Amino acid sequence: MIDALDPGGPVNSVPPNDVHAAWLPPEAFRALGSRRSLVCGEGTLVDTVRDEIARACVRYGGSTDRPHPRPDRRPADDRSAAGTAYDLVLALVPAGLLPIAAAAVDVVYRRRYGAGTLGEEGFLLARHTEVTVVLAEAPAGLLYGLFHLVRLGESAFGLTRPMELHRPAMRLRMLNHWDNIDVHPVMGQVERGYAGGSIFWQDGARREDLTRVGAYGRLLAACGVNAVSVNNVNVHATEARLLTDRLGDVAAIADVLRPYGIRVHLSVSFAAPVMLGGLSSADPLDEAVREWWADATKRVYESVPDFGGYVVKADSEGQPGPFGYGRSHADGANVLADALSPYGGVVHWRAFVYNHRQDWRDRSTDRARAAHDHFVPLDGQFRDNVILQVKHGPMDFQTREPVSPVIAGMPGTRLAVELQVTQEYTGQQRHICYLAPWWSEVLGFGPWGDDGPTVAAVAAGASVGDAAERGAAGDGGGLVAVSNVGDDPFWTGHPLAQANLYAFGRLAWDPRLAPTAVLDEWIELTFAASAPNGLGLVRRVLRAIMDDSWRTYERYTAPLGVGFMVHPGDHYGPDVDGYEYSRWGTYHFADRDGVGVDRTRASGTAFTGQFPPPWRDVYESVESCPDELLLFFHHVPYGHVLHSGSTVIQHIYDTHFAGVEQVVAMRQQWERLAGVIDPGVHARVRERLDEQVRCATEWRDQINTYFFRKSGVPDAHGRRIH
Ligand code: GCW
Repeated sequence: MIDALDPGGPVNSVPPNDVHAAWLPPEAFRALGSRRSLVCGEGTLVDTVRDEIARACVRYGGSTDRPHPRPDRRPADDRSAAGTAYDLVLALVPAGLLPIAAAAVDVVYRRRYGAGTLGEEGFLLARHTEVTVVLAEAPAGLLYGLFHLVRLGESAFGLTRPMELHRPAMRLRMLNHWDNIDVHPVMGQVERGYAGGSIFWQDGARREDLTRVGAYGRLLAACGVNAVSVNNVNVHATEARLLTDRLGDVAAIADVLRPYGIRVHLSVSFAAPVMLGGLSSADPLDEAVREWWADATKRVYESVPDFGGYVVKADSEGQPGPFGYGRSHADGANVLADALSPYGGVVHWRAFVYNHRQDWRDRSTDRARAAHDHFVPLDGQFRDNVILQVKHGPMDFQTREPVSPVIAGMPGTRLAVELQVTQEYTGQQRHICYLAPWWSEVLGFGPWGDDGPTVAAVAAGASVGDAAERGAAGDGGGLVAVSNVGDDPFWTGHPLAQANLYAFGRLAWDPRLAPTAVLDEWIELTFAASAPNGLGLVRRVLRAIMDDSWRTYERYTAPLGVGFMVHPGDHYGPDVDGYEYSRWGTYHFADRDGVGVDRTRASGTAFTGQFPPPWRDVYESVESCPDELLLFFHHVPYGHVLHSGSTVIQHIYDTHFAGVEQVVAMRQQWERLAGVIDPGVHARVRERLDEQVRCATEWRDQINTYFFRKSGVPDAHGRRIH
């Protein structure tokens, strides 16, 4: 727990005392707070920068100035009013008279990069004549520069530093909350939430006290997130009204997030004109419907002038949509886009559209194909302010999936890639599963092979024909993820799941960051206080536990990319046939001879044909298909030999035994931190590791037993199978 210091002032966004400080404990500001600094510039976000530094200075004895209001009285050198030299200058440029060091850095910046290069959110960091200088051309850049300094700590003030220019790869770095206002009878306050209640809503109303939301905004700004949608994409009756008579709630949340550069977005129901407006139809081509959206949107902007836009789940899992009126998803998205466009807002239109009432006997329908089948024919028909939000895999956030072929299929559409930080299918924040290595693989994947743009580049705005790498943000849709935060004192239920939230923001800012480097950043910040003498040990233990934890999770759960062997409904723990005869389109087809889904063009659903070369052929052939996706694309006999040299059945046994051993080792490693870190964190993680060992054992035994009974093939090593 933190010992928060609140000096008052306009920004009051430190978490309450009983809430964990996550990656911003006061100690993370030690280097900043003990320096003499000057902040030049005006505006809400610049005030936030000043307040952050002032708060740190109260604690660590530094000082912070603002330029003298009369330009002729400003110190032209790098000295504070008290006559001592500044250690740090953060300045918006061009901003009148700058101290010498900042002015010198500004000259180099202009010469080397050209004015305007930093843009809306970028910043430049340099060290000149023993002064650390951060320059930005817009207030948000200064804010991100501040948090970069926090990450660097003392090293920001080292003797020399080369000049660094930082700009986000993605313009939109957004979290979706699946939070309900009313407690849903099945899904609860937060759908797929594993961290308690919602920080926004409680029992049918907005929370009176939004301090926690402000503290959340601060954490998000510190890892680079700049947009949040505040309600579930499944929009129920009460939540629909956020668009109209409950708009005040949205405005109140926006007010609290604004000082951290975070825009608020809203999930809306496609049927809003009927549900809220009393119209007889929500047909997007009906003039009255268009007018209704235009009016409703105008009122939204009167309350929230910097409102980000709408998120829409339409014709998906029971949500209403344009299909109900015989219209296309482009018709549907464009009517909302037209309403938002005068104000600069965007529509995030989700591509997660599939038949959720499939007959399991029907082998002609393949859920993996659905998004591509529905959306690719519409490429080029969406307005410029429509962002098609595509789940990174073709199914649904399973532990291993190929990259969705939609990402390669719509060069004429702005695409956002959607990740799931909340661990619905990856252990529900009871299991340690550091997801950055996986996201990094997805973002670095080349849908057209190694020479074309990566998934990250597509999300940033590149399309086929562009080079593999892309520097700054283009006009792509960016990165979106489902948040894992709730009102739990540790924010994310499992304290180590905070690393996933942090890593999402960092990868959205720079997808090329190494997951291990991001983990190190998170460790240094988060454990700065609890382990002043033991940080090295904390780092070693956490790396040993977390670095490979996604692959460990993969080892003891569904094998070789097959997916959906989870318990239906809550999606926790094993139930191998739980979804086998259901309507959800999620089957593994295990029988006595083999397992897997034939998605080839030759004999299966032809899903492989949705990929461009080389992947359409790599996946098509059982010889070239990567082992980890084999059962996603092929139905193979248990004796099929993998590239690894093992048979499918022996691989299943081996990985499941190994996975549990690794979890047991994680549990042992964790004990090394007893007495080294905060006891509250230690106890919570220990309790969850006990559950992880139990659940992993259950996975191992059910999966191994199931496949032993199906195949009759014994384990080559004679280990115990039930
Ligand atoms: O993974 C599924 C979840 C649903 C969710 C849906 C979606 C919000 O099980 O709970 O609904 O995805 O992404 O819309």
